[in-house]
Amino acid sequence: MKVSKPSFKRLLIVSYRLPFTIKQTKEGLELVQNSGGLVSAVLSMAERMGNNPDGQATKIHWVGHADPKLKSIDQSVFENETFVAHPVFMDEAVHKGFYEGFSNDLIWPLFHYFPSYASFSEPNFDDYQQASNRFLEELDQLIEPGDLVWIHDFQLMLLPRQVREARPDATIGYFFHIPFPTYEIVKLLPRTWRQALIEGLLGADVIGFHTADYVQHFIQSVSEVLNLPIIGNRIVLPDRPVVVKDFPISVDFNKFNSSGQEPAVIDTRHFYHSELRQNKVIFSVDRLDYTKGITSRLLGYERFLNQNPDWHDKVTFVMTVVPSRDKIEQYQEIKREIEETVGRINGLFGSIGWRPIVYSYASMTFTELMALYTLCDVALITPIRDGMNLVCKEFVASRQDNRGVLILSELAGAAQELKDALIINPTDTQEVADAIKQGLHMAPEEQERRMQRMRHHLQNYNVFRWSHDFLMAFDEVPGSQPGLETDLSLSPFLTAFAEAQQRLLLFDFDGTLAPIVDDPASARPSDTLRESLSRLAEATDLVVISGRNRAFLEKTFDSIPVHLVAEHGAFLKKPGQPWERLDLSAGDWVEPIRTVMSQFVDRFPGSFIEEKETAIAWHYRLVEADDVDTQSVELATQLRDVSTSTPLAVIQGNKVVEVKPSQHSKGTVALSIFEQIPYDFIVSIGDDTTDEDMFRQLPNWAYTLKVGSGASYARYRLARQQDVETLLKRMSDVLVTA
Ligand code: GDG
Repeated sequence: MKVSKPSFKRLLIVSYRLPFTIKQTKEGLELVQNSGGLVSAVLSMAERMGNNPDGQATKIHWVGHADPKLKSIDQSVFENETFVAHPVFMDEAVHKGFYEGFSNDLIWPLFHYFPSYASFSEPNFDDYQQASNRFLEELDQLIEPGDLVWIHDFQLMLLPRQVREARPDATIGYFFHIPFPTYEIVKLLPRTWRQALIEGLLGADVIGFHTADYVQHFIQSVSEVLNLPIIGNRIVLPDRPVVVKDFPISVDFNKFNSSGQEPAVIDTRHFYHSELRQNKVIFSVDRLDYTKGITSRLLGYERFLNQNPDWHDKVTFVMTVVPSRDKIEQYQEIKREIEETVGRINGLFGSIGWRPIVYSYASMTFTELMALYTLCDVALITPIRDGMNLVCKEFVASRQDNRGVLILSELAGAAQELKDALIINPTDTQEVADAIKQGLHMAPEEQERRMQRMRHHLQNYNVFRWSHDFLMAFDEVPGSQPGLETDLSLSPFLTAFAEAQQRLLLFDFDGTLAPIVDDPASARPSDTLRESLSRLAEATDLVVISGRNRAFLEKTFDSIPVHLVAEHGAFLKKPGQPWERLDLSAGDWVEPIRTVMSQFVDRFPGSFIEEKETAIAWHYRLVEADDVDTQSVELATQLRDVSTSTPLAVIQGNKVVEVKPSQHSKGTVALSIFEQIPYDFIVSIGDDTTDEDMFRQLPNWAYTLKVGSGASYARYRLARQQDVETLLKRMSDVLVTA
């Protein structure tokens, strides 16, 4: 893996839990870090970030919640050679509402698609906000210029925005460890909460998820809640972009690969092997949780035993459930259900010498875990929903012998990567039973083939690669083309433009050449843009195609030699020539349309009718009534039902409903201009629904660009109107230097 050096001074990690324990030694109290994957990843990041100016390794700062009992301990205890821990203390009642309440009782079930387990409580949301304030207070004393603040997981979704507000120049990363669900689930959250959570996350510069699906879901929520433009993997806020990307978390491959050979692991493995009477072994380990699909897994195993009596007495399922949240009633309930099912299956199939399931409700030492990973024949990992699932990756990394079969739920993030597992749906007990049978019968060569491919993948995509890729994503901020938010590759575009012989540029006006303003009469292109247009006009055919009337366009572009197209293609004026009328319809359709529109003017004070020469529009941008948008759809429906002898088009624009004859459009006029001359370079830019006609009519090699968000036929996108200005400036500069 090529390792580049990121340019951060210090690393500040923020997570709900501090990954440390305070141990009593002879010298006194000592801070000891846990050995989890995140800690290893962070350590390797710090190594890559290098030393501070006096040659010493920079310590990593870690901010996380701590038990109020630790409050009396001297601050110096919270520091060792590598880490400085910053405990966040909070009132116990606030902690309960924040952690047990909002985080574990609402976001956890909801985001794992268990809405019926979700409890919506306003006081809990208040506590969630207050807890976030406490994290901010701690961080705020800490942040220095040049730091990278990396915030983790669903307990701290509000924090990135709070940090951004307190420190506008901070560099902030955020990683989401659980699934980000489809908007239909997010929509179950009250409007104000969902908005606060989405805006909270967008305080970061880089937001990471495990899979491309979660990224898409997040982007979908951002579009629904905030309607922001999205360019490739960047969400464009008015003042800065946010990179959103998938970074599948992984494991320390070498550690798991080698630990199987440690003497203690070998001894434990031998011990288990004889205890299990050398039976074939199926293994699973999970925290007690309804997302883990433990009961369905047991039912799958039961079905397998039912259908395969020849396997009785020859296989043992070692199932470890690690205690978790068991003071909560729901968790007690699933524990009871699991234990009843285990008892029933063992009772049904077991014999004096054979227990089909060896169940324990306890946590294991690392040695025990490694012994079982390296001993088992089948790892049965069947969550109903899991952000990633590290257990399956640890199992694969442990199998230096290239043996063993992984059965993996398609609903775990890891299934997107470990395609050589036997992928099952965890609720389909027949599929689980079949996979167990297939796994137990799998020939060693096939096991080896599948294992090798999965191990190769994990060797490359280990946890260090994960943190490295995350760090490198900050190089994509603010974008490879400063000041211009687009997915168009600028350099080949500008070269093609410079080399072309016959160039045609077609622009919409409002929202494209001029910003959208409250008073339409005052909309005007900036001086920079006018200058770019004047320079471009010397070597290109420029066309402004707008819904505006003739007089407005003529006045606005008085000194620039452009083709003007008014009223959506009803009139055309070539430079230095009089206007031509392209609309041939009789005007008798207007009266019945006006009648319907007038009723809406009466209903919505502040709205008005604009009569053009060939079109009529109802404007409502100044109306405050909440339901006006919905009612504008109703108006459009009514207008479509009016019967006239002229075929009409009803257009819903930005705060306007407009009716015009359908025989001409921006598309028909774009086509007629394009067909007159053999152009070899065409650019067309617009932001409105009517511009889609233009995009559709042009040949597929034309550069069509949509400004802003929303579905489009355009091939490329520009985030904001100001990006049109920047693009035209770059194009006009190319002509000057060409
Ligand atoms: C989140 C997401 C995502 C478990 N029991 C014992 C034990 N473990 C270790 C495993 C593994 C870890 O705990 C569990 O990892 P998961 O990935 O399954 O789940 P979480 O960490 O709870 O949760 C998850 C993850 O974040 C990372 O982003 O994959 O989807 O829910 O490392 O080995 N370790 C020992 N004894 C045990 O009894 N020693």
